[in-house]
Amino acid sequence: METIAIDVVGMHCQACVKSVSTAIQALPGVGRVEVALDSGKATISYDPSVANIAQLRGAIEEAGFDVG
Ligand SMILES: [Cu+2]
Repeated sequence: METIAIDVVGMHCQACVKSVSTAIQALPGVGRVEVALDSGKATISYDPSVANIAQLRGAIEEAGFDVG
């Protein structure tokens, strides 16, 4: 597993945090996901042989947020 921190732009409350977490978690190859509202960071551990950064970013954008 590898870990990456992605800046998520546009989260305002815990419902946003949950949307982002759920969207990332739904991707195959994703393990632990932590999304912090105050820092706007999503820390994701993923299997790089299954998931890639473009997919992680795409899931965040599909959930309605921008990636910084
Ligand atoms: Cu919100």
